[in-house]
Amino acid sequence: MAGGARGVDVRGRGEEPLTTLTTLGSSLESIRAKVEANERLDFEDGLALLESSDLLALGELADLARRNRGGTDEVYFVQNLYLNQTNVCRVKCKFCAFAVTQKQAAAYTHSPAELVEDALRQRELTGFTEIHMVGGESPHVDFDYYVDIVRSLKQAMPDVHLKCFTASEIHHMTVLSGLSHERVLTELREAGLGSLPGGGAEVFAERVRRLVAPGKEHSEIWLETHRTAHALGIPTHCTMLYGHVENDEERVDHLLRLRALQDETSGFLAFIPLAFHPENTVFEQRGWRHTTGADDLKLIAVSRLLLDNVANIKAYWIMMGMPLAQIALHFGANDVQGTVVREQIFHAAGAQTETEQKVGELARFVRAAGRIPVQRDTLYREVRRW
Ligand code: V47
Repeated sequence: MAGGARGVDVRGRGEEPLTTLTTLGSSLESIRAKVEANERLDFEDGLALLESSDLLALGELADLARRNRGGTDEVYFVQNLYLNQTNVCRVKCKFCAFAVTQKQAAAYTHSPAELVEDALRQRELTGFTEIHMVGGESPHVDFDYYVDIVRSLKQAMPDVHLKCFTASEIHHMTVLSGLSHERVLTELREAGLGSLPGGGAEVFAERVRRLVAPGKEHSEIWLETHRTAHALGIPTHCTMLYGHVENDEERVDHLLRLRALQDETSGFLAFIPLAFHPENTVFEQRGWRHTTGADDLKLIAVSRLLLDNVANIKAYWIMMGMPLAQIALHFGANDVQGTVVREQIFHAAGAQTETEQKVGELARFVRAAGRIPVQRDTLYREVRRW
């Protein structure tokens, strides 16, 4: 960006500016000044960013913010296996195409032994370092079932990080067992749990939750569960499911609530914006469509700009497709999630992406986007530089 002039500068390194593609509006002007000074953005800034249609300016600002906060050209990914212990769920979230009731033919609940056998078989094929496991809130299991799963997987694969169960599932375990969130998390950690994934957050605003996930725990419970995990030294991830009934104010509110918790605990490893996929959900019957690529890039950029205390923003390629994820790396994202063996939640809802991306192929995509591919473990320690 040339000194005082505002706009997207398209000069090459060491060259004079060729042209200015776009001119920033006054609110983006003041936001740019804050980003340059490494100042925190506020609610109004968040709204102005979401209301802007100057996509390239948003991407450039987000990339600037990422670099100003110490970001480099390194882009992370992890080799992981997705497991779902059960698809039986008592909650009828309107956005979900994955959950079934126990009586439906497609219902399954895997035993700990089946999950271990499956994971060991997959391990012969791929050298994953992480198991990412989530599932429905089944009323037909007890808390010991979850502890057994974690213990059995850890015993079978002591060197694999177990990133298991959303805060919603943890809350469900407290209902099943009568134990506190702290006790449930402590017992799971003792059995081998390493971290929590970020699902279940949806959108925190009461209005949205009532409309799309009326049977789900209150957002304060989701946040409190993560607060408790962080206090116990269990790192977690965080998400926002966007592109359904929420408005821009509710998106900003969600991001700022996550930021406030991160100020308190520093326990979030990464944020993942999740684009709503309507296929096979009640919203498909109402004619709802996918988010656009422009929405997805905007959400990546705004997340990076507002979440100034979360180091990693994931462009989840399974959700957005690899070509868009490559562009997202220039809009503030620094992680493409992983090799993802057998994802089911987004594919039940219409995702067309291949579910397994070989490590070398993932590295090639990252390099083709002009970034340096770094394979990481769950805790963002380098495993291999490609
Ligand atoms: O909690 C469900 C969302 C989440 C749909 O922590 C849907 O690293 C879009 O949390 N369209 C599960 N979204 C996935 C998840 C996740 C994914 C990748 C990485 C991490 C991480 C976490 O997916 C659910 C819900 O919020 N979801 N159905 C749907 N039709």
